[in-house]
This record gives sequence, structure tokens and C-alpha cells, in this order.
Amino acid sequence: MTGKKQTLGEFIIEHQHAFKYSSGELSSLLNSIRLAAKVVNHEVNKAGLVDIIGAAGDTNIQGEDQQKLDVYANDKFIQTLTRRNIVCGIASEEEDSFISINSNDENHQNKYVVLIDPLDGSSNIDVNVSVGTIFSIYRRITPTGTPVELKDFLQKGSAQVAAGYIVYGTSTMIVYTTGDGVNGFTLNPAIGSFYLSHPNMEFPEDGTMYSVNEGNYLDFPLGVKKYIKYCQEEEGDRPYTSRYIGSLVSDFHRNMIKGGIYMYPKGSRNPNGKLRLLYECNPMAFIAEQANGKSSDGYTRTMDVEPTELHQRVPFICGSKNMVNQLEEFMQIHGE
Ligand code: P6P
Repeated sequence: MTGKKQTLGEFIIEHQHAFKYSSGELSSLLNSIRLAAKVVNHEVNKAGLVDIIGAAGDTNIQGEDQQKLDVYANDKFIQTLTRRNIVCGIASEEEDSFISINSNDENHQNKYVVLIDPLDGSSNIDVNVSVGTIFSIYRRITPTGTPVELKDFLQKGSAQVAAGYIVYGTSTMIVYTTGDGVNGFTLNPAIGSFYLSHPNMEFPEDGTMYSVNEGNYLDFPLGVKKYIKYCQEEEGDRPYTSRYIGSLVSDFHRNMIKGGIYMYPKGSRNPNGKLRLLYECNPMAFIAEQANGKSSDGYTRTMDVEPTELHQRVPFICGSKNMVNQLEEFMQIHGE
């Protein structure tokens, strides 16, 4: 039996020196996310037992039925992040525009903006399949006052100061980076503490698992079709295994541990892909690169894409470096 595992709170404090900005605030911000994760986890775990399932009747900007759990998770993360005078603005998949946090700081100088997908994969909620929360953290660019969308939110992914996800799966985990590697913490629900269970997580450079919605195959660019057929050929360590849960966080998490690639390419129904650049692709790309993986749209590094709008979509490829390189090669040779 190894010694006592470090808690997330202890880890945050121990590593705050490595954070190049004022550490105390980021630590406090990460602790807010830790708290919200526990509160949301509690509801997700009993989702089948209380009348919290089922559309809340509204639809979000994506035009999707808002599950009550989506709304609940969104409210909890916004409430928790608002309480501490660190965040000046929040953008969420569930909110049409960003929310300015008018703190009691009269100069409104809270330094950070947070972008979240509060409950990704929510279509899985009522079939009891894992879902997740994704978060992305930037320092504001404007010095004070109400944040400005163009300057403070539409920043390239390469400017992120922290990013992470919570996976509400067979166990609940927080996995995050502040630019100094990736670490995973597992919740002990009996105690209510997250413990360091997966230190220094890394994508294996090669993998034998690919994650894509093959129902869209006919719609994919030729290069993507060629790669999928390559995955299915009998040669060497191929055919690969196809694993697609329909929950980005879960597919990403498994691929990071076992080696694999996740793809959501563009198609006629999704001319820019389906996933959202700012609160799905960029945070996952930051984690991937910090874990020796790779992320792009097939041509451009995800974190180099210049954002143009809050809810913009991009084609998304992410995972083991050599698998992403292979797909990029097929796409660049065979094009659209
Ligand atoms: P499709 C969930 O809605 C999500 O954003 C990701 O978590 C998931 O990988 C993808 O969309 C599933 O989309 O079109 O395959 O159902």
C-alpha cells in the first residue's frame, strides 16, 4: 500500500510556485472548480433517481434541448466561479453571450476569464453513459472594467493559462494542466476529496484506438475516409479498435491513457465540424499537448486558430502524436 495520496488542494498549493502569474488567485480559481465539480457530481450520480432528467423546456444557442442537468451544471459552475473575486467574465456553451462578473471590486480588476462546457455529452445523461465538464482559463487582456468579448474571450488557445476537464464516469476525476504537465485526481466520494491518482499523464506516441462517428463517413473529406480505411486494414498492429462513446471527455480520457485518436471532421452537415473551438477544442488541445499528444484541424494546430466568435466550430483531431501525424498526412495528400 503506497503512502497517503496527495489531495488536489495540497497539490494546487505545492505547485502554485510553478505558475508564472500570481499564484494565489489561480489556486483559488482551481479550488472553485473543485467545489463545483463535487456539487455537480452529486447530482449526476443520482440523475436517474430524481426528477432532474428531461428537457428543461428551453433550448440553448446550439438549438439543442437543454437537459435539466445541463442547466444545473451551468448554474453551479457560474455561481461558484462568481463567488470569489478572481473571475471578471464567464462564457458557457449554455449561454448565448458571456456573463460579466460585476464583483464588489469597484475597479472590476478581476484578472481571469473562464470558458466552460458545463456538461459535455449531455445526450448521454438519460442513458447512464459518462458525461463531462470542460474548462478553459485565460488572463484578461483589458486592464479593468467590463470584459470585452473580442479582446478577453476571443484569445488563441495558445494563450490559455490553465485548462481541464471533469469526467463523471465509473469514478469522477479532475484532469487539468497549468502548462506544467497534466495530472489526474480521483474523487473519493466517501470523504469528498480528490486524490492524485494519475500523476504526469501522457498520451502514448502510438495507439490502436480511433474514435469517430462513422455514421458520418460518406460526409467526410477524402483524406479522413482514407485514414479510416487505413485503420481497418489488416497490417502490423492494424486493424485498430473503433471506440466512440459520444462523449468527448470520455473518449479523450481513454485515448490519453491507452493511446488513440479522436476525430470530429467537417462534413456537409457540419461544414466547420461540430465541436466548439473555445470551450471544447482549445482546452482539450492544451491538455493534449501538455501530455505529449497533438491537436489540429488536419492542417492548423488547434491552439493557433484565431477565434472569430464565441461559439465557433472547428474540425477537431486530437490524440497520440503519431496517429494525428498519420491522419494529417492523408488529409494533406488527398485533401477534401
Ligand atoms: P455526434 C457531445 O454532444 C459532443 O459535443 C462530444 O462530447 C461528442 O464527442 C460529440 O459531440 C458527439 O457528436 O454527432 O457523434 O453525436
